[in-house]
Amino acid sequence: MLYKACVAVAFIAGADAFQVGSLRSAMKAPAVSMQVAEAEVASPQALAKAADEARGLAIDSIAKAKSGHMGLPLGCADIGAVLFGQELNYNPEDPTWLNRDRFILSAGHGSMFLYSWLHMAGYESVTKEEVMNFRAKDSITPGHPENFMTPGVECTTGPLGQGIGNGVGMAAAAKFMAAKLNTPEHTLIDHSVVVLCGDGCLQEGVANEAVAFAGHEKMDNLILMYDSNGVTLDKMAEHTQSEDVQMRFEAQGWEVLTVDGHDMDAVTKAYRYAKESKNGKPTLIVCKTIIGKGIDEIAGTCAAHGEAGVAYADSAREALGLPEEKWYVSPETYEFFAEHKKELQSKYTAWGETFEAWKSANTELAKELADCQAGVVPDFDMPYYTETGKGIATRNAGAEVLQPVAKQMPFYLSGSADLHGSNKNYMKDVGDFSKSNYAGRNFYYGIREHGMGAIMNGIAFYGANCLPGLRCSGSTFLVFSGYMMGSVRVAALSGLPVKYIWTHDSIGVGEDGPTHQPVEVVAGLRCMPNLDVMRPGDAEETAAAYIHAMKTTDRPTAMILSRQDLPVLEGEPSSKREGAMKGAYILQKEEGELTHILLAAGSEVSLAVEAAKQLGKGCRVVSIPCVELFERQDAAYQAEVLPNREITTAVEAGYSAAWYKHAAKVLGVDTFGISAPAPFVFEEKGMTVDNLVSLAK
Ligand SMILES: Cc1ncc(C[n+]2csc(CCOP(=O)(O)OP(=O)(O)O)c2C)c(N)n1
Repeated sequence: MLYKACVAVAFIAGADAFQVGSLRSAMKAPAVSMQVAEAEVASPQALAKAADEARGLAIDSIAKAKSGHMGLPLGCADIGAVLFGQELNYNPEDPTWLNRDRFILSAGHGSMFLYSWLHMAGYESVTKEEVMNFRAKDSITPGHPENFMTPGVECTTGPLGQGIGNGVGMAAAAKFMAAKLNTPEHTLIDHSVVVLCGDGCLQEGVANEAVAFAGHEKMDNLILMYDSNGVTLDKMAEHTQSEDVQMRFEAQGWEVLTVDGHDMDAVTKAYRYAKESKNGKPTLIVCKTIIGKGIDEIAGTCAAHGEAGVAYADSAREALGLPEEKWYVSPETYEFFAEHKKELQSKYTAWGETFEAWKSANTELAKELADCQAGVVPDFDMPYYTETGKGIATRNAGAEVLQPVAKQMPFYLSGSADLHGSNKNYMKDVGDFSKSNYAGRNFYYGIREHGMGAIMNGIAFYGANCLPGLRCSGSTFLVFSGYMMGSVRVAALSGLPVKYIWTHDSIGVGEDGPTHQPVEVVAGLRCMPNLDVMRPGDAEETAAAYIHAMKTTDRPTAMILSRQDLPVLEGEPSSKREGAMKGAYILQKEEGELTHILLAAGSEVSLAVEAAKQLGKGCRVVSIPCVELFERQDAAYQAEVLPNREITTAVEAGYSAAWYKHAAKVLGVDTFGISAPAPFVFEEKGMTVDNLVSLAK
C-alpha cells in the first residue's frame, strides 16, 4: 500500500532527540512530502542492539589503537544497522557479485564504521581479530578504507569528497552496464549505489562537480546519505557552512529527503523511497545525527573527532548496555546476521538463475561479458607509422590509435572535460553517454576535471574486482591535470588502470601563453608512485603508449601528448614499438666508439636527433617515453641502453632536476613560458639544437 509519507513526521518526532542547540537551528523540515511504500523496520530491537554493539566495537578498537575517529561510527550506527542489517543487497561469500549494491564510505575517517558492519554482516576475512587490530601493521583494517585490503570495501577513501565522485562513477558504470546487458526478458543490473558522506565531503569542490554531473545525467540509481551532524573538525559546521544544502541539491536535479538519522524507521522509509522511485533523480537523504552518540561527554561536539571519547569508554559501554567483555557482539546479533545472510543469499541465487537464463538467450553478449569479466585485452589491430619525417601531432596519433581500442574493447569508456575537440579522445561510432543513451561510450564530463578524475575512479572501482575489462580514459590539457590530482593520487594508490589523456604537453603550446604551457607538470607526475607517465616522441611511440596502457591492469597511465606536429622518427617501426614499450630504447645507435648519449622524451626526441648529427658518429640517441617503465626493466637492459651517466645529456622542455638521476647534464625549462608562436618560445627558453650540442660537447 502506498500512503503519504511519514518521513517528515518521523523527522520532526526525532528532532527532540538532538541535544545540541546549534544543531536545532540548522534543522529544517523537508519542503516536500512524498509517497513511500509501507516500510517498517522488521526487527527494530535486533537492529538497535546491533547498532549499540557496533558502537562498542568502535570504542574498543579506537581505544586499543589509541587512534581513529569515534564520531562517525557512533553517530551513524543506526544508519549502518538499517543498511547492512536490512536494506543493502550483498553476499558476504561473494563480495564481487556483479549485481551487489555498492556501498561507499566517503567519510573515510570513520573507517571503523565499515569494519564493524562488515564483520557483523559475515565477511569472513573481516574477523573479530582484524577488528581488534584496527590500524595495526599488517591488518586488513587500515586507518582509512583501502579497496585492495578488505573484501567488502569498494573504494579507497579518506580524501574527503572523493567517495561522492566515486559513487557517481559507479552509478554511471551501472547505468552503462544495465543499458548494455539488460534485456526485456532479463534484468542483470538493477542495484543501487549508496554513499555515506559528511559535511566535509559536501564542502569539497570535487563533490559539487560530481553531484552536478549526476543530477544532469539523471542517475536515479544513486543514493547519497548525508551524515548531517553539524560538526566538522575544528569547529561546528555552521562556522564555515551556511548554504541551504537541500536547495543546492534540488537546484542540481536531485531529490532531497530529510530524516532523523537515529530513527531507523525514518531512515528505512527514506531509503526505500529513494531506491524505488525511478524519477530520473539521484537522492540525497539528509540524516540528522549526533556525532559520537553513545558517549555523552563528546556527543554533538568537535571532540567526537579522534579518540577523545576513549577517556569515557567504560561509562559509555555501560550506558550502552554492553558487558565488560571488550569487542562484544552478542550471539543474538550474530544469529540475526546469519539469518539475514540466508535471505540475501536466496536473492543472490535467484539472480544467478536469471544470469544463466540470460546467458543462454544472449550468447554473443554473454561472450563479451565473459571476456570483460576475465579482463581479456585483445591484440590490437594497430598499424605501424612508417612514413619517416611526416609531421603528426601525438594527440592526432592518439585519436587514430584509440579507434581500434574502441572497436576491440566494447567496455572501454572515453571522456573529456569539454576538450574532446582538442584532446582528440573521441571514439567514433560508439555513441555518447547521456541521460538519453546510457549505452553510449563517450563521456562529456563538462569542465570538471576533478570531478572527472573521481568519476573515472568510480568506474574503475566498479570494474576492479568483477569487470576488469571495464576501462576508462579522460582527457584535458596537461596544464589542468593539477585540478584533478587528488583523484589521480587515489587511482595510483588503489592500483586503478585509469588512463589520462593530457595533451598540449609543453611550451610547444605557444600562443596560448604561460597559463597553458606546463613546465613543471610532467616532472611532478613522475614523482607519483604507481603512475606510468608516457610522453611519446612521435606517432609510433604513441601507438606503443596506448598498447602499454591497455595492457596495464594494476596502475594508471598518463598519456602526455603534443599539440604540435612531431616528425615520425627514423627507425624500424616494430623495434621502435617494442622499445617504447620498455620505457626507453636506443633510437639511434652510435657508429663506432660511444662518446655521447642524448636522452630525450616527447617533442625533444626530434631535437636530440638533430643535435646528434653534429656530435659525430659516437653519439647515441635514447628515446625515453616512460621513465617508470624503463626503471622496471632489468638492470642489464637499463645498463645496455644507458651505460654511462657521465656522457649522458638529457633534454626535455620541462623541469630539469629529476633528469640528473640518469644524466650528468640537462637542458630543461625551469621558468614559466611566454605567449608567442611555439618556435619563438623554444628559442627564448633555450631549447635549441645549438644549445644541446654545446652542452653535450
Ligand atoms: C580532502 C581532505 N581534507 C581534509 C581532511 C582531514 N579531515 C578529516 S575528517 C575532517 C572533518 C570532516 O568533517 P565532517 O565531514 O563533518 O565529518 P564528521 O565531523 O561528521 O566526522 C577533516 C578536515 C581529509 N580527510 N580530506
